[in-house]
Amino acid sequence: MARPSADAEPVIVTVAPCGAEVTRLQNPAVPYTTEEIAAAVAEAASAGAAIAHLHVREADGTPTHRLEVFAEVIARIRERSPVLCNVSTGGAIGMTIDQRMECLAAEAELAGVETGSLNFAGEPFVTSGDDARRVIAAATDHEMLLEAECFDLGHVAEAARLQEETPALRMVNLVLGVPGGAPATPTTLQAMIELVTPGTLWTVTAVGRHQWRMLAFAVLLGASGVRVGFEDNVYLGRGRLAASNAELVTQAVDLCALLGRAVATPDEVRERLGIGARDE
Ligand code: KMH
Ligand code: ZN
Repeated sequence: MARPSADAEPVIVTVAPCGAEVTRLQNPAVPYTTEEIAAAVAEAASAGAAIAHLHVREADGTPTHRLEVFAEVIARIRERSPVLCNVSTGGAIGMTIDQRMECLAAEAELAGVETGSLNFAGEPFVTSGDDARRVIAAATDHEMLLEAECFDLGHVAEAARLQEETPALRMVNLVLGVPGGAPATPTTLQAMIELVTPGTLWTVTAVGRHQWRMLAFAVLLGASGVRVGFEDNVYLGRGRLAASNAELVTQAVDLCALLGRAVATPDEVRERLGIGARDE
């Protein structure tokens, strides 16, 4: 059985504050600079987020892979908040795998690893088996734990195979609704959950207009976590733009409360992952 009982553990809320593709044309509150991203993450953490899934931008909003920008945003977050940092090695469409891996030297606690390829909203987004193993090896060298980013059913199966090779791959994020990936439907989510290795923390991301009902379904099914933030959806509901990432986190926390589940603190997540407390 891959999942804990529905009300067993507090829900881990991850905030994905800016992603790589969303812009201020979609929502003027999308943070771009390291200062803006760090402030958004800290505010989201105060609202209940325990993990921040991080992409970074140049000041004009262009997605960047530069290590110094990742290092700066993490340093700024750590000045403000105990939230765990999870750097994306998905990067942005068009980045090479070497560029996507630069962030692994930024001293985050966690890294994402793609466990397969897809046409991401029509664009090739390629991660070979060798690429995934390189990410895992480099992250392990940096003493990081990993979260598999699974955009389709086969990616979940591949994550399970990779877990047989590496104990550091401790979380899977089941992503629904990206055009070209798994559709945001209850049956799809249940099929993905069936493939999660027992004992793995599994979180659910759903993008766009199907987000909130799919997150509700995930919470009811006993998900270890859910993800919200401007990377996934800039709306609180139909036609209601969110004013901030924190507002999206607050809605996720309220959803969990409505469905009878508490949310996890960063310290609780550290304990569940076996990560020591952060030195101040
Ligand atoms: N920006 C997308 C092409 C991840 O962070 O792992 C990929 C992405 C996935 O956002
Ligand atoms: Zn991402």
